[in-house]
Amino acid sequence: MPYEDHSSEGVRQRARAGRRDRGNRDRLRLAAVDGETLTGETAAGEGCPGIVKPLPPELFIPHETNAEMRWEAMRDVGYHVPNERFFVRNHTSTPIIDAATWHLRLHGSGLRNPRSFGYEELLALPSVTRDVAIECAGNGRSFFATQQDQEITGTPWRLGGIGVARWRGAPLAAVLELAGLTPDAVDVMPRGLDADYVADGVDYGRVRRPIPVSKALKDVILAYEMNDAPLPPDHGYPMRLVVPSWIGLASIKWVGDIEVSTSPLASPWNTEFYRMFGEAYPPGGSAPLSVQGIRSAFELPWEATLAVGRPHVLHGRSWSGNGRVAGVEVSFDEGATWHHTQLLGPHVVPAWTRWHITWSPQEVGPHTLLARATDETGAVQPPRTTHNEFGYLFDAAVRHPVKVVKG
Ligand SMILES: Nc1nc2c(c(=O)[nH]1)N[C@H]1C(S)=C(S)[C@@H](COP(=O)(O)O)O[C@H]1N2
Ligand SMILES: [Mo]
Repeated sequence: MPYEDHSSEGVRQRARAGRRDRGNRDRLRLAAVDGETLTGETAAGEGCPGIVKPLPPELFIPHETNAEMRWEAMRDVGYHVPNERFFVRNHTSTPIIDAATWHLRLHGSGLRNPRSFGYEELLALPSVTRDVAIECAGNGRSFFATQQDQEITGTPWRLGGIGVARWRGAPLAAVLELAGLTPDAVDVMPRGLDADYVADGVDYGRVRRPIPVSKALKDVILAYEMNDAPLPPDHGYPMRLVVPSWIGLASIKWVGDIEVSTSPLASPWNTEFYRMFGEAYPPGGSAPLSVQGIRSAFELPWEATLAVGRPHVLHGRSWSGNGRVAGVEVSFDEGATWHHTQLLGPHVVPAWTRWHITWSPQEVGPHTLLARATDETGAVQPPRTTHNEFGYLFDAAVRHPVKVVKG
């Protein structure tokens, strides 16, 4: 039965019960992610069902159907994350689609000329190419538990639920125009061709989520290339949306149809999931999440080992959905003092900024590294962030443990 046939209250109750059930399971998983147990053994033993590309344990941390990028693997890699290293977030599993028979169907009350496009037709349209980050709204989720001692449910990402790629495709605006977008259209809902998402006995249907027409016309890309190659199967082949600066969920993979409507559209992904629920939020949750927050990561292994008394150049990256990263500071003493890092390389708003700083640790033993970015709106990563049940948008400075040893 499609979601739309359920009463919204019933769905909310089931979603709450689901959140509770999932809670126990996810807390167990968090315990495993927290410590030294995160090794190649886990990767080889569990794998990630439904993901097509190889997931070598030195590049990825497996989380059920999802694969997290290891940040240390980005050391000495350029601005873009190579396709073989890009994180994968699958609600179900990667479908294998034949571009020759694939069509994108545009339909709904907001179009004068509903129609379908073939793969080659879309490739023949004028294209745009842009560096854009795709980041899961739950990136950093595990730190609600490990840093703030709070309960959350969902995939226990550290910070590797993000990647920046160079995407090429047709502007969604041009495709909507060809289908006769009406002036009173308000929402656009792309839908994936992967299987129905079923969780705790509830079938939520295919992954889909509305975006406002204003955003669709502004900068959304119907992408068919990732880093100068056709989209890999795991990243949406033959076609996906790329929605700059918005939570990764908006960038629907394996898109098969797009509904365009003159009245607001809904799906479980903007009513039950991807809203903030919890003490700090209204009973029905916050408004649906859209823009990504501000975050920083070191290109270092978790529990990296560094020799004492020697200078180490520490590298990292910072990003913010709200604007350019204006500066990044690092602390080696639990936040008592902060040091400016040197920003380097290309830097565009919906992607990330690279930085580095030199540190000569003077004492053997465990240390914590902290990095905090400030963006051009003045937003700065706080020491602690507000809790929400699903653990979305963790934006506090992450405590990165390192071991300083005799050289
Ligand atoms: N059809 C479909 N699109 C999807 C998803 C999915 O499971 N199915 N996952 C979404 C989520 S939650 C994220 S974070 C991004 C991840 O993109 P990636 O797997 O290419 O890194 O894809 C989004 N698009
Ligand atoms: Mo996501």
